[in-house]
Amino acid sequence: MKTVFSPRHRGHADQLELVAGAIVPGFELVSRAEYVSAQVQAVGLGPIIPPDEHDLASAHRVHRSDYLNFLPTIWSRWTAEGRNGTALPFTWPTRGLRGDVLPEFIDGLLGYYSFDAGCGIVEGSWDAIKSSHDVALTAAALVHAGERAAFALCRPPGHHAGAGFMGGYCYINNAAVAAQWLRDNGAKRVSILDVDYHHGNGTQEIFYARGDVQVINLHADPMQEYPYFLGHADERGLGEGEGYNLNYPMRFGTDWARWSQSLDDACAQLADYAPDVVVISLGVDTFEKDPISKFKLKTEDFPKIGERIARLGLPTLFVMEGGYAVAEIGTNAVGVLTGFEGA
Ligand code: SP5
Ligand code: ZN
Repeated sequence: MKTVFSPRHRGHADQLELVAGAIVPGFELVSRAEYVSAQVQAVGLGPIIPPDEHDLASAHRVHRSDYLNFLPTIWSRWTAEGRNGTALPFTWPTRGLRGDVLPEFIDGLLGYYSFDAGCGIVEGSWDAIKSSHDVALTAAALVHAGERAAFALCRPPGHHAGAGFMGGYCYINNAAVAAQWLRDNGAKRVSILDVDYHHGNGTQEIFYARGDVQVINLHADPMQEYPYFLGHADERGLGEGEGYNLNYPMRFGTDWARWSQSLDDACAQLADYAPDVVVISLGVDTFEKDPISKFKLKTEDFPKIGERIARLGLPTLFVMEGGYAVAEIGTNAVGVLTGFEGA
């Protein structure tokens, strides 16, 4: 399969984040995407092509326009205050505070448009965010044009970004934008299967009241793990979306035997929905050695994920999400893709 990849992700570098009481170098490193790209070449998965420029029309259909318009302005607003380093929020409009009035000052705006301090912005961030969006849409267009599958090697990732906020290293929800683009270009139904360790809260929120995009998440139980405030099994969709959101929360320590039961069930539900195309939010932070995660999948398990997805027999768009064991991220992510192709 073809991989779409942009070197412009490299401008999103050296961003800091708040973890366990300290401001530390972010886990979401430039080298992540470089290792995945190198492994795509090493195994000869197929050609690596650059993205085409895409406008933000589909993005505006899944995100709030005021949020999308704010993103490119963050760095200049930050530096206008004489600041450098990483733009980060520290105040959020939680229960009891006003969520309906937009502050003017950059610190207030950052808090208004985020749900955590995991989304630092540096000088090159917006260009990288836009390139990641373009990567997803270029790969979606390949699948739309008849390719069996394509790999969007997105960085930064997207699945925590909601309609109106960033969080969890995610700014534009690449998988959601791609799903919307596929809907707008002829697909009647789209399924998003999110196998990242963390619940894809942004994707869930965006499609929660819609029946035309099924969203299935396999993830660490929010009772124990980030993002904590979404991802429970009783969240099944709303209105026309009722029954089209499925969550499979799993406890710390989950291994392949347990995780693959959820995958099998999820795939059966997905097949019943009979979508025209499936989008995989491909995180490999379920890996046993992931530095921020507590599942126990082994390198040999990742090709089995790809094999199971291939058995659905559907046009498939893989969109890169998380995975922070940098040395193994290439082997694990590309392992899913070679497993898919070998099935
Ligand atoms: C796309 C994606 O995978 N985003 C993940 C965002 C996770 N943010 C919370 C990180 C918390 C790390 N705490 C573990 C400390 C390990 N020493
Ligand atoms: Zn994750």
